[in-house]
Parts: sequence; structure tokens; C-alpha cells
Amino acid sequence: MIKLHHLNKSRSKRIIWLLEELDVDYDIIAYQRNKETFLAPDELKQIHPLGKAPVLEDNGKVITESGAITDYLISNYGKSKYMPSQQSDSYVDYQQWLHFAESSAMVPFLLKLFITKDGCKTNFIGDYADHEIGKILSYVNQQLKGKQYLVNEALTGADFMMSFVVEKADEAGLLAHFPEIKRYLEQLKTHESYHTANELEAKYD
Ligand SMILES: N[C@@H](CCC(=O)N[C@@H](CS)C(=O)NCC(=O)O)C(=O)O
Repeated sequence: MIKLHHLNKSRSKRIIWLLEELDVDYDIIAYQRNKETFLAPDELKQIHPLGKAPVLEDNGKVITESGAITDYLISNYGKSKYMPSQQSDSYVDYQQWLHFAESSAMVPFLLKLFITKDGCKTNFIGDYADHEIGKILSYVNQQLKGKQYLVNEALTGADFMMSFVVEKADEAGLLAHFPEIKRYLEQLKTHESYHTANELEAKYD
């Protein structure tokens, strides 16, 4: 049975909608935000170290990120509906919207939300950012243990996506306590194309 770990007032609502539309059997495991910090309760970390919702469990797999969950559910339970064929042009549009919803579109909304919360006792923006960066780097560091790359021990799209995050953390001097990430960054640098990209970036700067 599919399990959805759902946090109140959160992105997991979109997954509830999708599960309903797909008409699959599932259970909701509900969590409540802390009323002051608006963060998820620690129990959510028992299912995934980041302690963020939504989290989906299916067939022994734990899946995070609402975009990835959406892709997974539609690929596995969509009965060839809800996504264009991978060979079509519209598949590219589809992927763009999937990623856009959680990146470019969300950033200004989150900023707005944080501004409304700043000034409260918890000094929301600064504390939240430090706390989240630490959490995210610890998670990535732990995921990289014993691995050269993020997925399948080969260079994949995941590494191209994550290279920017890791470089920014390095530039900000945040990697001193994250040796696996430092080693991973060195691994990315073994690819000639990585350096070609840096040279091209410099050329066009
Ligand atoms: N990009 C992630 C975002 C996950 C996320 O930040 N979820 C929020 C709820 S909308 C959360 O769990 N916040 C509570 C916390 O960080 O403690 C996704 O799309 O699933």
C-alpha cells in the first residue's frame, strides 16, 4: 500500500490530489507543523533525514521531492495518461513545468513568506537559512559516503544539477565539515568537460 507522509499546509496537498486522480489505494500519515517555527515535527525525520513533506513510500522505496514523486506516480500508476510521450516535444515542456514549479516559481513566494515571518522571536530568515543549509549539506555529505557520484556510480544529470549547489557551498567556505562533498567536488573536476565549462563561462563573463 502506498503511504503519503503529509504535513499540514504544505506541498503534499498536490500529491494528495494526484493520488486521488490516479484512483490508487493509499494511506495518509499526517504531521502537524510547529505553530511558532512553522517547521515539521522531528517524527518526520524518521522516514527521511531531511524531515520535509511530502514523502512517499511505495514498494519499499522512500521518495522525496514533490516533482520526483509526481513523476514516479504518473510513470507507475498513470496508465499512460498524465504525461506526454518521452519522444515528443511536449515532454520537454512537461519536464520544464515540473522543475519550474519547485525552483524559479517557488523562490519569490518563499521569500515573501519568510519576510512576513521575520521579526518574530525566531529571527526567521537568517536562522532558517543557516539551519536549512546545515541540514542540506549534512544530508548530501551522508548520501555521498562510499560513492563517487550521486546515482549509479556514473556521471548523470543529478551531478550536473548538484554541481552548482556544491560549488556555491564551497565558495562560501561551508565545506570544512563536509569531507564527502569536498571529495565529490574533486571527482567532478576530473571531467575535462567540467573545466571546459568553467573556461567558457569565464570567456563569456
Ligand atoms: N522541494 C521540496 C520541498 C519540501 C519542503 O520544503 N516541504 C515543506 C512543506 S511545503 C516542509 O516540509 N517544511 C517543514 C520543514 O522544513 O521543517 C518538495 O517539493 O517536496
